[in-house]
Order: sequence, then structure tokens, then C-alpha cells
Amino acid sequence: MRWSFKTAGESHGPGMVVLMEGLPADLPIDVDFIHQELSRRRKGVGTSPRMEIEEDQIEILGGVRWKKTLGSPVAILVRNRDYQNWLEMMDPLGDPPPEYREVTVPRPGHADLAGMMKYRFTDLRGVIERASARETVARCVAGAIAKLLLAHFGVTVGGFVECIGPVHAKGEDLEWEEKIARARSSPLATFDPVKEGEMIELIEDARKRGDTLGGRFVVAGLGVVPGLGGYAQYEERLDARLSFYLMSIPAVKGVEIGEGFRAALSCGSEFHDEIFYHASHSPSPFFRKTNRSGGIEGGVSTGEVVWVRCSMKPIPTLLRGLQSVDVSSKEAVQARYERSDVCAVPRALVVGEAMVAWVLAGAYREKFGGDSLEEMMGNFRNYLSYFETLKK
Ligand code: EPS
Repeated sequence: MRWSFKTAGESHGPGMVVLMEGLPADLPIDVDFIHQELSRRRKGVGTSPRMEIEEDQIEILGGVRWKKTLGSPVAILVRNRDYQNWLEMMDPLGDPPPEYREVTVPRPGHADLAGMMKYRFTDLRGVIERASARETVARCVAGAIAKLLLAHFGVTVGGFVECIGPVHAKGEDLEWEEKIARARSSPLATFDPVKEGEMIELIEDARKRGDTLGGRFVVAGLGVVPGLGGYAQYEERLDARLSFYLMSIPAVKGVEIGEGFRAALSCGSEFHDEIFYHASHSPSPFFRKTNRSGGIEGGVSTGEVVWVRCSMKPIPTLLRGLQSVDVSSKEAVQARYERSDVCAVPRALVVGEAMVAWVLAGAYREKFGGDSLEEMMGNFRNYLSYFETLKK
């Protein structure tokens, strides 16, 4: 079974496209839900003024008929409204305008310089346009559709911002559902209203100083059955797949599965999640009272909440430019400023959710197969009946 998505498009070009393969037939497509997800990605404290221009409305080009998937590839377009302001600059078939000046000063921390050398560009614009996080709008379309699929299997994917710079949300003991629900109504996507105020101040302060900020976010998959992923081959491992997709989000520099980094500082007796049994526990009667493993052991889901943490670096585009070199003149100069976000952690969280939803939905497709949603759900119900046999 194929399970893949690809994206195409430049930040200020005509639009962003996503092409998805592997969705079962007959999956209802809720366009309002997809738009809600795109709107979550667009908003938040620290966001670039660009987001006042964009509306992020989808146009379905293929794979859907009468609001349901056909089992064929699904292609969706999100037009860039800002393209209207870049018509000449980004015209796919035009010529450079006579007054055009190439971008020649790379920003430290951005793909500018490495990308220039890779493609032998002289104009960094060729890198900037595709390395831009605008691409994540297309990923969020794929993630929203993955969430729609997962909902049929009782799985929800949500998350929250844990810290912005050094300011940490407090309330670790709150339930997952509570943290995720609180984050949904927070402009910073966090669950601690007191620390939220401090985070906003920190971002405003960074903005005034012409600086930027990073932070960490957590994403969780709730209601995931045991047995997804695999230990038999390296590429089957669910933790490996999650890490790959999460690390591919622009500006993410660290991915942790559960308490992965704290594991190194703990004894086995302190770290591992002990196993308990109760026939009333569902779907599996085996369960844990702690979940430091992030709901994955041996690359396979345990039936506990699957959870991951990502560390995002500060945005590389600073108003007060960092030291750089003009790649044309080779002179030492300050990096140029391009309109940008001050802090994109709350927005990256939504992309993180999209990537986790995509990986989990793929793992469900792999385990339960089928060409239609009904066939897939039949296989799922059959698997659930296996757990009943463990309760005797
Ligand atoms: C981005 C720079 C800004 C962001 C952009 C990502 O865009 P612009 O260069 O047009 O001001 O707003 O993010 C988006 C457009 C988006 O939809 O997320 C960058 O350089 O990565």
C-alpha cells in the first residue's frame, strides 16, 4: 500500500499544492474542518503580517467526488494571495524585470547559503522561496485529512506549546485532554494562562529588540491502539517515522519521543513504565500507570498516549541582522531583513500535529489495509475482538 504526500509551490508563487496517495475510498471530506486547521496554523502571537494577506482556502483538484474520497490520489491547491504582489517577480514563464536585483546576503540559520551552494545559484531568492515555511500550509491540508481518517478509529491528535524561550508552562499534572483543550483557546497554544502572559511579553520584547524566539511544543495521539509500527525492520519503527516527519518541519532542531532525553539520566527502575492488568481496561487489558516511553516500545505502539516533543530554533530572519557576507562582493555585511514571524512556535505546533496525524494514519492504513473505509474498519473491528480474548 502506498502512503505518501508530496508538496509543490513557492512562498510567493501562484500557490501551494499537496498530492496525497493511499487514502481509502469513501472517506468523507469535511472542508470546514480542513479550513479550521489551516486557520489555526495562520494565527497566533508573533505571526508575520503576511498572514493578514493570506486566507488559505483549499481548491480540490482531484480524488474527491460528492464530498468523499475515490481511492485515487487526492490533489489540493491553496493559492497564495500574496502572489498578486509578486506577479512579475514570481511569474513562472516571465523574464526578470530590468530593475531586478538579486538577493545576495544570506541569513545565518536559514537555508540561504547552503541552498545557494547546492544549486549553484547566484540569486538567493531561488532558495528563500521554497525553503520558506509557507510550504507547511500544504502539509496541514494532508494532516487535516489524516485527522479526519483517524477520527473513524477513535484517535485524536492535539498538542500544546510547552515553552517559549526560557518561559515554561506549569501544570504538568493536568490530563492530556485538559491541556489540549486549554491550548485550543490560548493565543500561544499553551495551557498555563499565567505563563501565557509572560510568553506574550517575552515575544513583544523580542519584537521591539528586532530579535526572534524559539521554544518547544508537545504533540499527542490519544486513543491509539497497541500494535502499530513494527520492530522487525528499522523503517517500520513508529518512533523512527515520527522523528523523520517531525524533524522535517522547518526550524525544528530536536525531536524527543516521550521522556527520551531524561531517559539517559534515569535508572531503569525509574524510567520504564511498569505493566498492569485489568479486564475492564480497553481495548487492551494490559496498561501502564506512567508513560515515559511516549506510548512506543520497540518501535510499536503500546496502547498508551503516543507523545513527542519538538524543539524549535528561533526564526533566522532578524530585524537586527546578524553578521554575514555578501556572496557577490564577498564583503562583510549585516544579514538583510525580510518580513517574517518573531516567534512561530504556536504555528509550528499545528504543523507538528499534522505530521503526527499523517504518520499515525499511515500506520493505521498499514495495519488495517482495505481499499475502502468500510473494509478498513472491518479489519479494525476484527483486531479489537482479539483484545476481548485476552480478557478471559
Ligand atoms: C517565511 C516568511 C514569511 C512568513 C512565511 C514563512 O513570509 P513572507 O516572506 O511572505 O513575509 O509569513 O510563512 C508563510 C507565508 C506561511 O504561510 O506560513 C519564511 O521565510 O519561512
